[in-house]
Amino acid sequence: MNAIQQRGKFITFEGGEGAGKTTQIARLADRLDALDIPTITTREPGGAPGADSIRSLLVSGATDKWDPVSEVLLLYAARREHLNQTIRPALDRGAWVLCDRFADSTMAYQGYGHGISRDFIRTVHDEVVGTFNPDLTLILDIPVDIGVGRAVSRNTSTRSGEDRFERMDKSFHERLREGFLDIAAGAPERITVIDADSSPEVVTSTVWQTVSAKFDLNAQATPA
Ligand code: T5A
Repeated sequence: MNAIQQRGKFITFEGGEGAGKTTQIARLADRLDALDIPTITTREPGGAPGADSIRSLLVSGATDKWDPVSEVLLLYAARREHLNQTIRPALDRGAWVLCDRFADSTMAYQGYGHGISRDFIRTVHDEVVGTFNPDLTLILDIPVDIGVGRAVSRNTSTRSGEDRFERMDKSFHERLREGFLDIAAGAPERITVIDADSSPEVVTSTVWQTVSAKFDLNAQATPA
């Protein structure tokens, strides 16, 4: 990295199914682009060739096809590839990285949702990721029925087959929603919870207020 080149910012979006992360990441990327801030968008599981191969193992098939411990290990193998091949190099060259899900998803889905020991997940995390952390995490919070309903109708039209987690029972989704809120309560300096049960435009506005305040972007022109 050039000595005067500033490291980019790492912003993660989290939440249950159909919370609107993909929609909001695209809109935030457009706003940052308009400010001439170099930006990449990526997602987990995935975001690097090996990680994309692991993604295809995880997001399709029977809901019980993986032992939850195996699932954690697969997710962290994918995360390691993603970090080394995509996220760190982008940050080092000064790009901002907008990431659809990261480690909080593993704690929420596999920890709170599947009941895997949170200490085990923290241990794996510390070994694989170390002290690397997002600069900001936005948790899009939405009632389970609304989020899953959105995801199901979106998948029916465009992404059939990638619905293994959406098909898990409602109590699983309720546990992971509570999990995300609990994770947020434990890291208020990093995480902001955003009410995602509003129109896309209202959520976009809240996301922008949060990001621009956190990184002091209001001094620059705010795009319409
Ligand atoms: N997983 C992942 C784990 O279990 N552990 C982990 O550690 C990680 C990293 C990934 C799956 O993997 C699991 C969690 C996931 O189940 P995915 O297909 O990437 O699978 O699924 P999601 O990340 O959940 O992504 P989705 O695409 O389902 O949801 P999004 O991105 O939150 O929502 P989005 O923007 O695609 O919107 C869904 C639909 O709703 C509409 C959109 O147009 C779209 O049709 N929409 C709205 N409608 C009304 N009002 C709004 N405000 C709307 N915003 C969007």
